[in-house]
Amino acid sequence: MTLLLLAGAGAWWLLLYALISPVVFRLAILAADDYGLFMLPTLLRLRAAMRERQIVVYYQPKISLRTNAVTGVEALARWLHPERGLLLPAQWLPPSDIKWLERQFGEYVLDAAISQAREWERAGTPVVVSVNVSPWLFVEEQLPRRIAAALERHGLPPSLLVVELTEAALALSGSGETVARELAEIGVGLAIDDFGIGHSSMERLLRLPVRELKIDRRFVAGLRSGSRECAILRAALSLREDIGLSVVAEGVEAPETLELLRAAGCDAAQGFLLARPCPPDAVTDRLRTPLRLIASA
Ligand code: G
Ligand code: MN
Repeated sequence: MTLLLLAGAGAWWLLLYALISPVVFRLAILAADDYGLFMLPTLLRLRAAMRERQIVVYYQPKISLRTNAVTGVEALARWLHPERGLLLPAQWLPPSDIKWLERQFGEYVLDAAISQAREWERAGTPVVVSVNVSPWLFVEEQLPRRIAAALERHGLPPSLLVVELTEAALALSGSGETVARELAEIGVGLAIDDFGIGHSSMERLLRLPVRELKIDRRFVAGLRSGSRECAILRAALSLREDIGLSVVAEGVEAPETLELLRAAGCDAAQGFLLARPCPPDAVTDRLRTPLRLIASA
């Protein structure tokens, strides 16, 4: 019946896949559910794209609001598609229910980021690299062991790696806390990404070895003095006082926002106004140049 429906919808090629392999058919249904049929060929090509190194990792600097120095970089995957050009992850990221693909992709990015961090360290411009880890991969018990192995393979000191995790992931299950602790034991940092939109209780956050809180860009965009967004920023900054973590504002696009963050005492900022995600060489140049004042107009 489903086959007939899909065929009726004009997806004759999907019917063909279904006939070829039940595994591919299952994949097709998952992809069709979440992302629309157009995603399927893309997902099937993602694996090959990783093998062919078309998936590349760009890096977006975070800038200290006190010294204007680069305090770290966030690794962000991009697909340099031979026909379609530069593609952002939203256009092809594997749905979380295709776990094998998500795991493969997660490890690919982690490995690339660790290798690049080691290169910067070797070149005498060490910089902390943050990697986004999906909630589902984070709660896997083997994650700390896998990260430790990758660090050792590349010879990178753990202090140069930070794992970024959304609030939602910590709310997922108890094992998230264990993983967080194990990562801290190895010496890898933990950052809470998209802070302010999730459901984490403060109590839970305070129990975790969190090194950095990243305020979600939707909040940052709405920052005006006296706004609800400002109250969230202040709450994050007060946490900093208590447990010594650093507060980073994400998605800073307007000079007024930057000034407001600076005045509020926020530690660092990231966003298109300061630096776009760019290939490693462009970051290397920025790491080499002496501190530059950020234009505030
Ligand atoms: O959720 P997370 O912080 O990991 O999201 C990172 C994404 O945000 C990247 O894809 C990056 O390109 C995007 N990004 C970075 N800076 C900005 C910004 O100033 N504005 C917007 N709209 N997106 C940004
Ligand atoms: Mn992030």
